[in-house]
Amino acid sequence: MSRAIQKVEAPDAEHLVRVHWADGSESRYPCVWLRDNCQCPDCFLSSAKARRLLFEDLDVDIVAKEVTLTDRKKISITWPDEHTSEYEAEWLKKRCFSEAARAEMREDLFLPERQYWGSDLQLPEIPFEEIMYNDRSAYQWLCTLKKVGIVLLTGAAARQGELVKLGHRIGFLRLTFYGPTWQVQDKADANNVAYTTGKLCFHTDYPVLQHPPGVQFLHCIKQTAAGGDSEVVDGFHVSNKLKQQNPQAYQILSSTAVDYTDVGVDYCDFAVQCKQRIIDVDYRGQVVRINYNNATRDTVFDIPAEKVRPFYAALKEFDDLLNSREHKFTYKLKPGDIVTFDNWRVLHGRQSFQSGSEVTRHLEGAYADWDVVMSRLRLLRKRVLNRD
Ligand code: OGA
Ligand code: NM2
Ligand code: ZN
Ligand code: ZN
Repeated sequence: MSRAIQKVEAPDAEHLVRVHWADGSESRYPCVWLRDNCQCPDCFLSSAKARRLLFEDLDVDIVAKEVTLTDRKKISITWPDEHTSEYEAEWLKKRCFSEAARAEMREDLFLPERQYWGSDLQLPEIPFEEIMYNDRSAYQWLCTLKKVGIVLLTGAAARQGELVKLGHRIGFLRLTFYGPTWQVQDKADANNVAYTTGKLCFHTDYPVLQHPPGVQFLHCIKQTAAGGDSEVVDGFHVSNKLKQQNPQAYQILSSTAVDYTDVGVDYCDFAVQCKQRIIDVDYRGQVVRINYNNATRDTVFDIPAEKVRPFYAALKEFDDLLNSREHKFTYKLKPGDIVTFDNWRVLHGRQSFQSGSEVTRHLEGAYADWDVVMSRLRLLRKRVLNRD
């Protein structure tokens, strides 16, 4: 049993408690963290799985007075004020501070693994029915959505309302100014370029929102005979390519705050403004989100005049890479198809189509937040894999 404890050592000069495991490995736990995470009913509200202990009552210099190995599956600590805490071996092992243990925990909680793709994408497909009624299929769907960034659900009814059902399946949809779900079709006096017959070049939806929707659903209800084809491209893959090929352009796009604007009336009236970097990176320089919609990029551009031309040149480099044959994947939605994709990563577009007196093309769209999607994924995994 690798999870059995062989020996536990009293805190050292760094206030670290050492746990020696049966397999010969060891883990170190800081006293302050152990006290902070006491699992007793005074310190932890088990019904909420949340800390009751107030930070103001935590002595950050605390040192365990006594550390004992109760049996090989539990350690007990007595603190200077005689408060006692117990920690299970399994619980401690999971929370080990080693680089390897933390990497494993990170994988488990956030599924950061990504498969990049280009024009060679094998668009993953699952029947809509399957993910609605089978937990294993729903889990597969969400894992693939996270890893690949796009999954096509097939065989939904060719009428409005399927996305509301899909919303219930994951939890709930994200409401925006365009409504709980929205109808992509040619409209008179369109309040968005998406509601015309025009070509939509590669974009992510809604970069004008401070927290753009993480996941997008587009359900094809009616498809036009000529035109209206869909295009997708892996924005993370292309950003990495840009970084290699043109570090200067990458540097500009990942540091320049671009103004976005959206003013109009739909679900209610709106006047939204936001500043976003087109290539959004985290503190490690990893791309975490693409924020790019050429239609809603504001005429207002809050940067010094001499930086404007270099910015356009950089954006041209990026846009050219997005549109290169090597990177983009083209397909055509059929009635009953629902494309689900990572709106933070995958840029999408559509070809123009003929306008007419009747509606020849109709998609229903909706958004969800990654928090909601990942939450459902973790719960499905627990059920499917029968884990804690
Ligand atoms: C949109 C959009 C794609 C399409 O509405 O934002 O990208 O195929 N639509 O019409
Ligand atoms: N629609 C499709 O950023 C955007 O304006 C994307 C949003 C109108 C809900 C389009
Ligand atoms: Zn306690
Ligand atoms: Zn769009």
